[in-house]
Amino acid sequence: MKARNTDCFSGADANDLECFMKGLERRNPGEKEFHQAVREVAADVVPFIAAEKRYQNTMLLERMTEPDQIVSFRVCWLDDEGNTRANRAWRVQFNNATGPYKGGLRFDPDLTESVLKFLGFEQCFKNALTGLPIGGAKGGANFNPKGKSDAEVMRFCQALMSSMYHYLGEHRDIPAGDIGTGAREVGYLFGQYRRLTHEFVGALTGKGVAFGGSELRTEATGYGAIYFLGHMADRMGGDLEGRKIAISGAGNVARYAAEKAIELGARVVTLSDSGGLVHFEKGLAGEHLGSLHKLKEEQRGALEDIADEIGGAYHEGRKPWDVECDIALPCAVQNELDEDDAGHLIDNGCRIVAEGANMPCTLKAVERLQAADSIVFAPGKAVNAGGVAVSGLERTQNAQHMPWPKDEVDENLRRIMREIHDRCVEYGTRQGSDAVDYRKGANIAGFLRLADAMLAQGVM
Ligand code: NDP
Ligand code: 2IT
Repeated sequence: MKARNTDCFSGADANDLECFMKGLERRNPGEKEFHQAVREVAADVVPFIAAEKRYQNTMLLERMTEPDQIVSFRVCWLDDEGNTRANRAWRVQFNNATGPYKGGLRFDPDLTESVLKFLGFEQCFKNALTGLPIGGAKGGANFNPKGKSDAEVMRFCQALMSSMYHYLGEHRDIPAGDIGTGAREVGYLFGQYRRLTHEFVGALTGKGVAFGGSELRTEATGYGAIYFLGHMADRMGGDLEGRKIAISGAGNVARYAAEKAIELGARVVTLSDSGGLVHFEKGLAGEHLGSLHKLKEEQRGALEDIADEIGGAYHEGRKPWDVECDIALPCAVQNELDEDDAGHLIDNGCRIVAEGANMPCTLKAVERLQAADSIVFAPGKAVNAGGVAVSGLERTQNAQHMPWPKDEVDENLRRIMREIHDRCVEYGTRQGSDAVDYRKGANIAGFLRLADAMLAQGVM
C-alpha cells in the first residue's frame, strides 16, 4: 500500500514555498536563524524545481536541509585560577556529497545549534559555488575567547579537540577558523589533533605557514570579497577607484577587505566592532592598517582605544549604515543590517550591498534592497567564498606536500572569485534585462552542483 503523505516533508507539496517552510519550521522548532537561511535559498530554489522536471519528486530540498549528522560535546577545562569550566561544542556535518565536510569553527558565548545549522547549510551552497571538492559543515563552542589568557585558550582548544578529533580527518571533515577563532586557535587545535592521531595531515586549514598553512589564507576572505566587488562594479560600468566603501566589523574579514579596497584606490569610510563605529571622513589611510591588524590579532583590543590614532571619529554603539557610501560591505555578524538600515543606504545613494559576513542582512533588509532599482545586492555565499576557497587550496597543498607561492594562491583566488561571479550572472540575469539577481544566481548555481552530486550518488 502506498504511504499517505500527510505533511510537506513527504514532498507532496514541495513546489510550494510556504508549505515547505511550514514543514521545516515544524521539524526545527525555534531555530530562527536556520529558518531564515533556508527561506532565503528556498525562495529561489522552490520555483526553480517546479520548472525542472528532473529535480521533482526527489525530496532534494528536504534532504539538503537535513544535516547528515550533528555531534555535540561537553568540553571541560581548567582556568588560570584552577576552577573547572564547562562548555558545549558542536560539529554540524551538513552534507558531503560534493567532498569531505568543510567549514569553520566559531567561538562565541551566544552560539546556538540554530546558528550553526544556518552556517552549515549556507556552507554547502558556498562550497559548491567554489567548484572545489568540498562539502559543507560548521562547528564551534559557546566559549568566549575574550578576556582569556593564551594558556586558557590553549587548554580549551586541547579539550575540545580531544572530543572532536574522532569525527575529523583530511578525507572526512576539515574545520578552519571563523568568528573568535583565528591563527592562534587553529594552531592549538591542530597541535592537539597531531598529538592524538600521530599524523601530520591537512585535517584543519588556516594553519600557520610554518606548519602547512597556505599563503594568503589569512587575507583570503577579505581580498576575495573585494575581487568579487570589482567584478560587480565592472558589470555596472565602473570600478572601485575613488568609491566610498562602508565596512562593518574589524575582524579578519573586515580588515583584509579594507586593505585590498585601499590598495585598489577605494575610500574606506567606516569600520566597527562590538563597541561601536569608527568614521573616517576622508577615508582610512593605508599606513594605519598595521596598527589595526596588531590591535585585533595580537592585543585583542577595542577600536575605541585607537580611533584617534588612526584618524577616525569614534561613535559608541553606532552602526555604519547611515554613513554616506557607494558600497556597503557588512563583515561582522548575522542580522547586523536591518530593514531600516537598508532604507538609509538606499536613501543615501548606495549602489551595492555585498555581504562579507554570513547572512549579515535580515530577510526584510534583503527584500527591501532587492526591491530598489538603484541598488544591487550580493549574498555572502558568493561574496565571502574566498576564505573557504583558499582553505580548499591549502588542503590541495597539504595533499601535494608542497606549499605554493603567494602569487599562485592569489591567481587561483582571483580565478575562483571570477568564476563564482560568472556563475551568479549565468543563473541570475533577470529575463529581458541586463540586471543580475545575485541572490538567485548564487542559490541556483550552488543548488545545481549539490543536486547533481546528490542525485548521481543515489538515495541517501
Ligand atoms: P572575527 O572574529 O575576526 O571578527 C568579527 C568582528 O565582528 C569583530 O571585529 C567583532 O568585534 C565584530 N562584531 C561582533 N559583533 C558585532 C556587532 N554586533 N556589531 C558590530 N561588530 C561586531 O570574525 P571574522 O572576521 O572571521 O568573521 C566575520 C564574519 O565573516 C562572520 O559572519 C563569519 O562567519 C564570516 N566569514 C568568515 C570567514 C573567515 O575566513 N574568517 C570566511 C567567510 C565568512 P570585536 O572585535 O569587538 O569582537
Ligand atoms: O564561513 C566560512 O566560509 C568560513 N568560516 C571559512 C571556512 C573554511 O573552511 O575555511
